[in-house]
Amino acid sequence: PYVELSSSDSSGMIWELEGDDSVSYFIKKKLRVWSRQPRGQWELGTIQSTSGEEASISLSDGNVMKVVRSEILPANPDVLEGADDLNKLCYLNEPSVLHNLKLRYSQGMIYSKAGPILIALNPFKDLQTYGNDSVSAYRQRIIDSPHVYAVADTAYNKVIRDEVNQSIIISGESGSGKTETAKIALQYLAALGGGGSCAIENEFLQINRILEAFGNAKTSRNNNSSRFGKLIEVHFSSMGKICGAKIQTLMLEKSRVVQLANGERSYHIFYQLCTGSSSGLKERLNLRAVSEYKYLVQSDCTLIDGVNDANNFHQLMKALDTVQICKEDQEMIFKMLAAILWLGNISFQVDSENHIEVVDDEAVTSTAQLMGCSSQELMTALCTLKTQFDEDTIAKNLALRQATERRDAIAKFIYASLFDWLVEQVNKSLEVGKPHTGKSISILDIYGFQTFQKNSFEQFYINYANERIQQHFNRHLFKLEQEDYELDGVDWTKVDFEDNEGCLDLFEKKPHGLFSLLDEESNLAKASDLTFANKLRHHLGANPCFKGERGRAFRVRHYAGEVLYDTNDFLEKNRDTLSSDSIQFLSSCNCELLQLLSKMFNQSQKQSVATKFKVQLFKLMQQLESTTPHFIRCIKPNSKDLPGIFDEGLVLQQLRCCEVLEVVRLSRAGYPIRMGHQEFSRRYGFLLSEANVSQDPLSISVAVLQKFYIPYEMYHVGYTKLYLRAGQIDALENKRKQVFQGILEIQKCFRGHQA
Ligand code: AOV
Ligand code: MG
Repeated sequence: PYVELSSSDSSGMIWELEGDDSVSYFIKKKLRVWSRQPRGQWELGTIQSTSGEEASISLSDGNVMKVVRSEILPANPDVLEGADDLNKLCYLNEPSVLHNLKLRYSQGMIYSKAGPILIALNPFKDLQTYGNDSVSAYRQRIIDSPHVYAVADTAYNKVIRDEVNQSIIISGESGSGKTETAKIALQYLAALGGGGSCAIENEFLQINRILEAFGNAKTSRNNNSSRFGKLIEVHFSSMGKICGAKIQTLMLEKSRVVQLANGERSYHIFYQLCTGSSSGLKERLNLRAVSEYKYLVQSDCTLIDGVNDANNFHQLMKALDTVQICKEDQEMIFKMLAAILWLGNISFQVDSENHIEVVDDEAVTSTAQLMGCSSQELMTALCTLKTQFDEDTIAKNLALRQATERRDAIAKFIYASLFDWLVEQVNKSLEVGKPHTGKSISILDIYGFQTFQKNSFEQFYINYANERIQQHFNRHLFKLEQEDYELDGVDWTKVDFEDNEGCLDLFEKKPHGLFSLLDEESNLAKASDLTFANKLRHHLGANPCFKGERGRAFRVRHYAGEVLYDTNDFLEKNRDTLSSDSIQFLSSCNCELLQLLSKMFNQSQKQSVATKFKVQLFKLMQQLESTTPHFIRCIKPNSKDLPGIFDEGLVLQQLRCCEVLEVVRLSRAGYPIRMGHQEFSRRYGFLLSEANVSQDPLSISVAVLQKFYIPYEMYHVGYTKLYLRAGQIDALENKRKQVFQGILEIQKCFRGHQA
């Protein structure tokens, strides 16, 4: 019952033989196989002889070794080496997939398809595969190898043709290339929708420059790590021209402004400002070198290899001009940044009566001057707590720790609201004024999944967001797909996949999910990080996605691996309190921007940080739900950020957690193309002869299929939809084009005659 190996049969079907049967076949025929080596890695070899459960395999290095049957997997025939779609592999096993990706990567081909998804391996070097020539090659279908351009092109065609909004959802761990990929996709859309002028392309470039200066930073995983999430929605006119765009952001990591892990940096803009500003600006802001600011030097890292902060500052100023932020506003932004830096240098001391007071030094005078208040007002705001008692206001001296926290809270608040304000300004410049038709393509790029030795509140909500996106991926690629088949009566063997609902539940369940318990504990005055950890253990101890640890720690089993969290500062960061005193103080300053920013505060402060984050994220996901998604999975091929290194273990772990093999299995067993009978008959019905036209859509669909000899096993006629296997629509589309071209020719002739 064995099938002879062939890459594909005449109809494009792929034979798949896996498991025991195929291994027996391989052994019998002495074919190429993968054999697992003592150290766990897989090596290619040829079976020489067999005895019982063992086979002798000759490896490529000439060695012969004995391997048991369970450690052997079939390898793909030579003709499939470096296939651009994993779908095309006869044998879909981990070593084959890895081998294929590795081979392509070594030849500079970083993109491959895995059925419906695009896999993008980070090259860590500049490639020749981008730019105008490449854009037009993809647009004209001269090239059809997998590429971000091809994904963007499909989305563009669909939004214009089908009138359904599209989204490009980019995921992958930190440093895998999401932000670069998002820029490449945006560049393609701008080139297509910009109508030949480079204005829009340039504007998008400048906007990204601004967002990255203020929202990206060097982390231990990525020198240009996004510390916020973003969804860019590009709007199109009915003619397919870009007529505006909108950026929505997901919470910026603001703790970075005041606290840095070793080897990491704060936001790029601070270093840019300190090194790149003109002497005039430096003087007006009383600006010093990076090394003089405590907020910036605490991590022993102020430079990034190969990055020129000063140059980037000049570029940034040009970018701010492009989005029409006037010089006065620019100066105001820089003033706020300088104020934040000086705030960080303010220190406290304890006086003879054990009261704390602000050390009245240059830091205080500079901050006060930049914020538009007196030194005295600033000092009072930093170390006293005012409470209203009936008619009287009672002022109480804060403890040292409270005063420090207050100082940092003010710095964080100014920065985070400045970021939001900036995004608002950028959005204003993007409203091009022309009414948009409601057609849009959204590109999602958030902070990637992260796991460090010690993980805090920031990793907690970032990893949760990634968990949500993973669920969106699962839902569209596995769940909806298979539900569709079932509902429509398609005969179907289910493909299993790792559902992450359990983990999401752990976060979201009420009243005993991580978020609810965190909010509950944050509301208790006497609570501490330890009582929070105890509470989690008590309520969630039995949850399979949760594991309590000793002391303040707990573990979560995420789709991408287990992460150990330390509850240290969780409650404080979740409360994120800015006292009403502080807000009053900020709004009393003689600074337009501060007054504006403190107004923004009132609208948002009722909820805890975790809840606010959840609401923002839900809004984004809801918006994505109404679009047709295109998924891009970025993969980080090594942890050294170097070109040319393909760490098999690291890649495999990432392929596993996004279930690439399962996606491919599903897509090749399935019918990736589906169209309602109505739609199908409207699009192709005219290719039939007159006699058929009066029939119902379903009969027309069937008649079209028969007329064009689509093989029986290539489609399934459902109750409501027609299901087609990959590639089956191409012939029909070609025919349709031919006929249309024919009609055009005839019309031309006809007009010629009339003239
Ligand atoms: P991320 O967005 O996925 O990380 P980035 O897009 O910032 O990752 O990529 C990290 C670095 O990899 C970039 O700064 C480039 O140096 C390099 N890189 C990525 N893609 C390409 C490409 N197509 N061509 C050349 N170099 C590339 V994070 O925001 O940390 O989750 O959270
Ligand atoms: Mg990024």
